[in-house]
Amino acid sequence: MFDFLTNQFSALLNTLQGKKSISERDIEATVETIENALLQADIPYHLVQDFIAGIKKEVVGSRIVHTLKPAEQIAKVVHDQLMRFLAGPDSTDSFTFVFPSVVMVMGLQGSGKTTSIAKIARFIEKAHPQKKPKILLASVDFYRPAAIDQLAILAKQVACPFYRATAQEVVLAAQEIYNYFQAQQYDLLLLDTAGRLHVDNALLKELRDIEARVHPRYKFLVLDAMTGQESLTVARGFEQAVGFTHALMSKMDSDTRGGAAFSFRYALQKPIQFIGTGEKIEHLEVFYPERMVGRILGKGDLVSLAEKANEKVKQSEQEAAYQAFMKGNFTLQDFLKQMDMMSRIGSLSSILSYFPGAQNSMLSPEKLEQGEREMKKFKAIINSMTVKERLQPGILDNARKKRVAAGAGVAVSEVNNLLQRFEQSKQYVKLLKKFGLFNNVFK
Ligand SMILES: Nc1nc2c(ncn2[C@@H]2O[C@H](COP(=O)(O)OP(=O)(O)OP(=O)(O)O)[C@@H](O)[C@H]2O)c(=O)[nH]1
Ligand SMILES: [Mg+2]
Repeated sequence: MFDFLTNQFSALLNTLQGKKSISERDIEATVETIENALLQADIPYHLVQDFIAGIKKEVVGSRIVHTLKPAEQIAKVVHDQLMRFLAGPDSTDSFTFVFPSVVMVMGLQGSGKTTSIAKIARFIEKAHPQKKPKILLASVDFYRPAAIDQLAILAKQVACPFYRATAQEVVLAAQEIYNYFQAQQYDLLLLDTAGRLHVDNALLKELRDIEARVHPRYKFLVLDAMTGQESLTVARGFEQAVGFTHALMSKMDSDTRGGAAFSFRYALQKPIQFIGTGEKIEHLEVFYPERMVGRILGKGDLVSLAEKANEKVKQSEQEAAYQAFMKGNFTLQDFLKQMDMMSRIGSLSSILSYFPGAQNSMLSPEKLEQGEREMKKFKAIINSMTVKERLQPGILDNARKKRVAAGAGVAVSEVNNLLQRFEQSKQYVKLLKKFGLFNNVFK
């Protein structure tokens, strides 16, 4: 997500920071590089010009080159400009759904509406672990034969009630669903609507009619990030004819260069609330502009990583791992647990993408895959050791190594490799401790 921009921006700032002094020529080259990066990311030309004008106003011809730390000053200007684009003045980090409310979900065919409804339901439940809100799922998509069944199946998956209207006509069904929602006193109605291939008048009229029946507090527009700049045109069409309050940018996991998502806030003057990052129900994230800007500038996003870790790994487990590190008696048993926790949080590459400067690191996708395979092997090896061997790897003589290797289905050299890596990782842990990374991520 935004990997392309992250690569370009963080490399640029790194180069600047590495220079002893910065000339006017360096600044011009910087502005040019930014301009090219934005254009290559599929950001509309006039928006790129706006962005660049903002940067130029602050840096070109200013006295930045004579200041104490010109590279930092330029980084700050770029940061502020990115924030102006991605966050806007009214950006807030604390979005919660007000109850009771109706959420009407709209968008073109295949944009991800139905999937996103299940994702939002799961998201809200997770946000209220104490008292689960009463969420109702329903659909007025009568165009595709299996559309309503699709939502019914997803509702089962997220364990949410689903209401199937008896009326077969869109507006009547909308009214019926709304009546049911009110009568049963649900907290939230997530209402799925039909998509079309294009923004056409019939679709927009239908949405207005539905709106008049269900009185939505939230109108979510689902936009497919893969459609690039076209999604901005779609959003304008919806805005003019029906209006919407929030956007959900789906398929951000696809290898788009992110131009549409990047431009959206500035072009439409509305927030992107959520982003879809995969096909599964868990693949929904709140869009935090500030964190995204940090990532684009190569500063990583340890806050999000910590949240992910907290979600997937129990606090007590984290605490135990942390204590083992701190005490210095880190054993193979801890090593195994740590690898388990890591795989629960995500793949190596996804975890690394949250770290500062990760995009410029020397780790190629092949290297990461190799690491992933190695981790699986390590787990198998440790699993075929006795507890004593895990706590005191020193006792592993050749006979024991042979037994362990046979048990894990690997060669003895692989067992040696693990022991070597284990020693290295102890060194690595010391390094992380020194930089206080554990305090940010695992504490
Ligand atoms: N990779 C990825 N796929 C997604 C995401 N969101 C939805 N999809 C996929 O996109 C396809 C269409 O999703 P739906 O939820 O059926 O889209 P829809 O807008 O309801 O489609 P219609 O009802 O036909 O208009 C499905 O295969 C989803 O799995 C996402 O964030 N990432
Ligand atoms: Mg659908």
